[in-house]
Amino acid sequence: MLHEISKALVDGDMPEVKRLTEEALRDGVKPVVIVNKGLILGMDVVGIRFKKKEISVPEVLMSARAMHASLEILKPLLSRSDMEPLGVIAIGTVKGDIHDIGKNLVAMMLEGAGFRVIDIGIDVPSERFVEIVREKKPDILGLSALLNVTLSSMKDTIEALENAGVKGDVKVMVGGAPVTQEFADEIKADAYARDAREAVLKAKELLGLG
Ligand code: B1M
Repeated sequence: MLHEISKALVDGDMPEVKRLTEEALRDGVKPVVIVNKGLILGMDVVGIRFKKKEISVPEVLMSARAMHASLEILKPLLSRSDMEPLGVIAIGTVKGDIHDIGKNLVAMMLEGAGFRVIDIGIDVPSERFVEIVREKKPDILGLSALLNVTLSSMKDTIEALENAGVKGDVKVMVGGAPVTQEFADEIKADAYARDAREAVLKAKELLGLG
């Protein structure tokens, strides 16, 4: 059953993922098991296939939407302890950049792994990131960038956090195709993640849960 959910997710078959999610619940499979052993394993395969160029963006999006539809069914059913968030992550795409497919995937995987995610959106100015840190007090701030030219916005955002005196209040994780570990170190980010799966691992590490 869990394998079928993973397969339908890889196929981007949203109605089938929803149907199988409901069937698994009727069969008594725990929601948290469906998330970890069905959805996340499926998204892992999607990530690997995308990396190998076996599938392209529209297919990734269909899988991501199927995952989201299943999560919508599961969220209210997760038990209280399962629902206790591991931590709060606010995530956005930096100023000048409107790419959000990767950010959304990262957000969904983090949510699936048990984090509460605040999606700040796209083209987010550094002042807005500072405001979010002050108001929502997330444990982690996630910055995504897909363009070489918007790497500077990522740097500006971390500088803005420093200038506002809130850099020490939050861990900053960065990612996106042009971002590297070297760049992350250079701009004093606390973590860099190559993909959505690694983002979950790094987020757990940042909060001492790894
Ligand atoms: Co744009 N685009 N695009 N684009 N686009 C790229 C990025 C580009 C590489 C295409 C190319 O030229 N080969 C190129 C950038 C070149 C560069 O600077 N390096 C480019 C360009 C130039 C542009 C425009 C400037 C084009 C133009 O108008 N002349 C323009 C920019 C607009 C702007 O942002 N101001 C533009 C516009 C668009 C669309 C609107 C058409 C569309 C975006 C739709 C959307 O996002 N809603 C689009 C798309 C789809 C792409 C490509 C084809 C796909 C990007 C994507 O979604 N990948 C892309 C080429 C490519 O990558 N093949 C391209 C799939 C996604 C799952 O991967 O986003 O890398 P990715 O996310 C990964 C990891 O990077 C990581 O995890 C994710 C999941 O594994 N990750 C994080 C991402 N964020 C993270 C955050 C983390 C951790 C990990 O922690 C917080």
